[in-house]
Amino acid sequence: MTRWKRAFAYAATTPVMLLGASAVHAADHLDAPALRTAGAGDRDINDLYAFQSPVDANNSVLILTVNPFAGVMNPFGTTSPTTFGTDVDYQFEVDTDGDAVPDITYSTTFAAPVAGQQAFTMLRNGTPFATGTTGVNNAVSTGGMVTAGLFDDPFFFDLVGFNDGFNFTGDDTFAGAAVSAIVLELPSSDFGATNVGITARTVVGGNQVDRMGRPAINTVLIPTARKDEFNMADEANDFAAFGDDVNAAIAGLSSQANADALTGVLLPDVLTFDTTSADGFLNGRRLFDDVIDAELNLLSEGAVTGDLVDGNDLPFQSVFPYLAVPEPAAAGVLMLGGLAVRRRTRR
Ligand SMILES: [Ca+2]
Ligand SMILES: [Ca+2]
Ligand SMILES: [Ca+2]
Ligand SMILES: [Ca+2]
Repeated sequence: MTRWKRAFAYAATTPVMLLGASAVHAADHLDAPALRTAGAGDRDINDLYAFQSPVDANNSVLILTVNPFAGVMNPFGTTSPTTFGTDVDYQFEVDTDGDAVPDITYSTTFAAPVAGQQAFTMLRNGTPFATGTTGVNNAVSTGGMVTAGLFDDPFFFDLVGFNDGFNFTGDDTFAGAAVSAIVLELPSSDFGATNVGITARTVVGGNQVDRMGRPAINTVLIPTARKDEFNMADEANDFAAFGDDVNAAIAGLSSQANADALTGVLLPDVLTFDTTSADGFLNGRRLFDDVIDAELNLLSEGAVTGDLVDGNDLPFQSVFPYLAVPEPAAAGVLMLGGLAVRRRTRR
């Protein structure tokens, strides 16, 4: 194992060992202590996507997922719900002028489930924008479509191999896992700008409890003691508040020169997106973008090129809502069982 791999493996696995559990926090699944408590999955943002619609180049698609390993007990001993919290405000935020302060907020709240479905309301900057129910596609009156519900987790990563000293086997640790997702497709003109910064956040009782822009920033680059603080902070202050932490983390994984070059790129934690481009990560993020490979390359200065998992376990849909339909929850149970078995047999 190279010096770099030892450093990265140590940084990645140490918090896990302290928790006495297998690591399942990536990209932003279970990323901070406050989100690992029972029932908190419905406010734990896993991933954020923003991409030009493959069906209509004039449209943008925004997707956020919550409820990591929905309905299945995770290695932290808690189980995520399979529904949206009625006390949670789920937000896509759009910065249209590059100051990392959001200018547009699409905010969604849900009613309690009735016969397996939840009614929801989406506001745009406080004004009614769309309504719908989970499990079906709902038209947005100003153009576009919105849905919410249970889907296959679109994130793919050999996290077991990562935690096993980079002995990647190509097994997708997230295969079979389900998440709750909100999918919004809308005319890109609604942003009023073509180069925008997207963030997702969850707010409970007026308090922000999770947020993310690019994948794995909090999980990989923020010290464990500050992960909750990071989730509750505003991205506009990221460089001042967390720049030293991120710089030190990257330097520990590669070199000081790489850290100095990347810190100002990765902070503030905003998913930058040119709506006129069909390109993917680092331009926004498409469902099939191999963001783990991209970030392993960046953070290792090319020493680690990938995890051998090149795509999702299930095919994405070519039309709205693009996500794959979920497998039965039992598949998730088997997956976690398999994780435990694999880890035992290696020792
Ligand atoms: Ca999270
Ligand atoms: Ca702004
Ligand atoms: Ca999947
Ligand atoms: Ca990969």
